[in-house]
Amino acid sequence: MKKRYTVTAALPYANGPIHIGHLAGAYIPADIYARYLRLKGNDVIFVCGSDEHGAAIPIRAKKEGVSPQKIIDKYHEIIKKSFEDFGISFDNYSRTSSKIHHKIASNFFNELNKKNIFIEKESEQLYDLKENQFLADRYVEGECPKCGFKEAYGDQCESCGSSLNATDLLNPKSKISGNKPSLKKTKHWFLPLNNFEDFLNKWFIEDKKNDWKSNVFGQVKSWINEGLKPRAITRDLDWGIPVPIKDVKGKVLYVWFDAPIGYISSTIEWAKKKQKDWKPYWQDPDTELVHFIGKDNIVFHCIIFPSILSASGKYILPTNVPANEFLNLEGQKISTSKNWAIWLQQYMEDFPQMQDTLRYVLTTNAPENKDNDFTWKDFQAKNNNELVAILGNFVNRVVVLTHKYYNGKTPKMGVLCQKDNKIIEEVYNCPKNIGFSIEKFKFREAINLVIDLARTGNKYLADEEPWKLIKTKDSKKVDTIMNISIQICGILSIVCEPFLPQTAKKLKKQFNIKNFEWDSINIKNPIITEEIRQGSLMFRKIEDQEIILQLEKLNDSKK
Ligand code: B3M
Ligand code: ZN
Repeated sequence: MKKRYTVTAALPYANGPIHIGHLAGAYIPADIYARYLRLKGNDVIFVCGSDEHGAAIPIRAKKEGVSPQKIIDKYHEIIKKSFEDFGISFDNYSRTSSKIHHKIASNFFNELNKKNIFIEKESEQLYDLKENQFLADRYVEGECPKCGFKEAYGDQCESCGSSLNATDLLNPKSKISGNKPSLKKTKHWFLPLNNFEDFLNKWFIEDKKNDWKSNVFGQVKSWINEGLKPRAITRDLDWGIPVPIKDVKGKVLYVWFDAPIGYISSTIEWAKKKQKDWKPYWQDPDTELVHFIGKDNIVFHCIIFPSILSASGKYILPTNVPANEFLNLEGQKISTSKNWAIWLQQYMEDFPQMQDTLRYVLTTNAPENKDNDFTWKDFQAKNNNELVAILGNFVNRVVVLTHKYYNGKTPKMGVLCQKDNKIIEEVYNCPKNIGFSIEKFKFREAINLVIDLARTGNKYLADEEPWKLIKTKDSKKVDTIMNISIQICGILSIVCEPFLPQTAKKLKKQFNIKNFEWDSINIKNPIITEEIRQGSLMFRKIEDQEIILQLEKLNDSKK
């Protein structure tokens, strides 16, 4: 049954370029999911945009000695380009500094404020006496009271994922002056999450969420069970969306209040461009809303944003939030400040045209249920032993043999023996099974099924040995073997699209495949009937020297 889906991927902070951890955590899984849903013929909107508010931006601006506006303009473009390079198929990539987003987020605040959802209260907040400034969120670092991690931010610990208040940190230090902060009274608007406990208990715990990923479900359940406290949703900062109340000066909306609303503004921006109605994507209860994020964003997407949405009363709530754990690099945590990362722009320079290889490795190795490690050796092995030796090799053999025996024309299938029937059955069930895995957010399992299909093809050719039969009188048999092999290539070109879009495009061109929907792959419907083009190899081998170079580069640039 066709459905409507709103798929979102976390809005990256426009305070730096993005690396493989970002891709693996949110963007590749989201893109696989969105592409698959589209191939199934669903009505899908896949939105994202740059997160351009919060303390992270002015902090970066200060470091680079430029204005915050310069920072967001620069990184918005860089990030957007990286997403394009890697084939992340957003329907809209917006930015939270846009006029439309400021308007939508301010309206949200006003609407909830009018409904008396918030509480206004004075509290003591951390203050840098030397800089005359409140230390919101990332302006302060200290020890996480939950796990002891030394560099936790004022709003969140990136190590254990806990959401914090700046005043919870042990031994806090100002990020600007390095001084120990003092306390100063200031007024803020709070979202009393304690008032949402009943709602969350019902929506999250009672309803159905045990079909969610266990890492997500367990974390959210334990937060709800621990009891929730009011969270400030405004800040004393001069960068962000001004609190939309007359006479309130120097205060902005908390970045985590406005950023998720960015998904809605991105949808509205898209709808305006396409002259469509955005409302069904956010307000029709039949729409499935799915947020793809990294584990450090779980609390915001599973507790705070749903509470805000439910308070407004008009919006649907997420059907699922398949958050990933973290990807490490060569056994160590990826770190921007230590420059321990593989930056996407750099990758593109070093491995031009090899986006799909990275997509492949990050998917087979995705941190779906636990943290996982990326190593350059594994990257090389997966490229050489799987993409080149299995997928590339199978397609190449089929193309070469078809040209050799039939001048590139697809032969007709002859009489089928039991063995042929068995393989046809197996092969044609494959898209269904891949689909099941994708629908369960098991992308590693799904991509392994794709490679298994190519493996099956290779084995079939090796077992049947058409190159021996062609020399005998049994040429009809060869027609059948080659036709089946060609159909396998056709199925591969469709089922690999969510994972390897560039490869799918090449395959479709080579095998003359028009747009084929996922569900129309069935045994009675041969995918390829036309002439097959000769083409260049789909994947290239990666040499040891290239990997040695990458490892040197990584270690040399570490700070
Ligand atoms: N910008 C945090 C992050 O990059 C944040 C995500 C916002 S999603 C609404 O980790
Ligand atoms: Zn912690």
